[in-house]
Amino acid sequence: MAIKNNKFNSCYIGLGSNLESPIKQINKALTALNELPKSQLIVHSSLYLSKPMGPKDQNDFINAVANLSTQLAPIELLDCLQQIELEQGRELCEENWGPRTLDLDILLYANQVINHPRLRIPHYGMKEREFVLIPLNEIAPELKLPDNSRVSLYANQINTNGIKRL
Ligand code: ROI
Repeated sequence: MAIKNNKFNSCYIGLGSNLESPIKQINKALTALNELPKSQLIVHSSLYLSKPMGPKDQNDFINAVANLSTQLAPIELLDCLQQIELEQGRELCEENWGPRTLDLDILLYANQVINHPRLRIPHYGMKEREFVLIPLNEIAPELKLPDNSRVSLYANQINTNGIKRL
């Protein structure tokens, strides 16, 4: 019989939206995260208003970061997050770096490094994105990445690009 791993893992999820009432989208997604199976939402950051990274001819974004404790494996969690994105009206054909109703990214999963065709953890862009680092630093300044570097180190050095806490 296969041995089940029932361990809870602490993971961090980045949330972003710039379409269809972004504040409502983020709040609805936080509720959905709290209702995921085998998981508990521990804490989430404030909501932030950030300038779009990528094409500038799109609305500003609402961003936040959530800490989820979960027994879901990384790919199971990814499937659940993609389901939430679809339920909140995300179109599969959205242009890369274009506007979106809801984006849910797994930033960190326990202390794991994952290189899977569908999932790279730590999230490849997290160290360069103020809309990830600043909310993450609000809830977990002492957190270390798998390379043993501290979140606060990056967050305190990044250009804030005018990000505003709401
Ligand atoms: N820009 C900001 N500010 N916030 C995001 O969540 C975000 N997400 C994206 C792109 C289009 C890259 N730009 C973003 O996917």
